[in-house]
Amino acid sequence: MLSHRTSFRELMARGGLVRAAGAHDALGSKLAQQAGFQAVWASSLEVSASRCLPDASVLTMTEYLTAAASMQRAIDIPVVADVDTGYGNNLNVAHMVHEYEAAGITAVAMEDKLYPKVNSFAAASQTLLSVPEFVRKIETAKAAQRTEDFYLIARCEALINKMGVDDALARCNAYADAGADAILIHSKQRDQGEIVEFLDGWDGRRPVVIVPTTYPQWSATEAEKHGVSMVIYANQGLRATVQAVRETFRAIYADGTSLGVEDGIAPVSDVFALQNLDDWLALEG
Ligand code: SPV
Ligand code: MG
Repeated sequence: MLSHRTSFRELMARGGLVRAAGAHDALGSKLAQQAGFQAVWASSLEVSASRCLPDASVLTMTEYLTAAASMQRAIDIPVVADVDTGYGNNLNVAHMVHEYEAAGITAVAMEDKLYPKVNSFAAASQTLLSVPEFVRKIETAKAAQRTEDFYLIARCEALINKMGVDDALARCNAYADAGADAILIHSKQRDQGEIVEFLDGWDGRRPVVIVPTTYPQWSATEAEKHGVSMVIYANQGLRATVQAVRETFRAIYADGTSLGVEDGIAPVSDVFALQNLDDWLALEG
């Protein structure tokens, strides 16, 4: 059952667009791999939502790491862990890198918001760190890594905070100077306009990652043509689960039988396959 797991750095070195799907557990991660995605995003929104808690630095680093590590153990493609702000100050960042690396996570994305943070789509004001403060966190993370492979994506929230494309570009250039391996530029606009403007101003010195949750009409192919290296579908799996489970439970409860839903849900044999049940039973000899 053991096989070589591709590190995220190896994946990026291959070139071509990387597409990642968000998940919060091993099962979701495996479904992403089976669908053909090249990486899995261990989403802070998903991991916290799976506990019915807000994506607001409520869970601890250990809880996020436990989720990401169990996801990575189930799949051969790399997990990119959403590590929010790095869970505190520079000391927390160094500890985070040591722990994630030791757990076999080869890439993390750390954002320039102030700890404690709140999800980028929440109707709450966001506070960003100053550029020197976040630069120091990036330098700390890069100095803390023990393997060459470990990959740090610096995530910029300037567009989320309506600070404009020029500010976002200045920040991302500083983050690249500080040693970030890639840049994640986030936006919550309903179209890709400001992301395209950002990409037009970006000199390509580091790969750019996007999360097109609010501008889903912009296809992966179009994004790649504009110079995007990675697209993250951060929460569609979670949202699909919520809707499908809700509808199924309501129908079973209303009908007084599960007969009506049977054709629309996965057979138990499918669940057994996802569990690698045959491999496990073979251990019995
Ligand atoms: C996440 O999936 O947790 C993210 C992306 O960080 S977003 O929810 O858009 O902030
Ligand atoms: Mg997040």
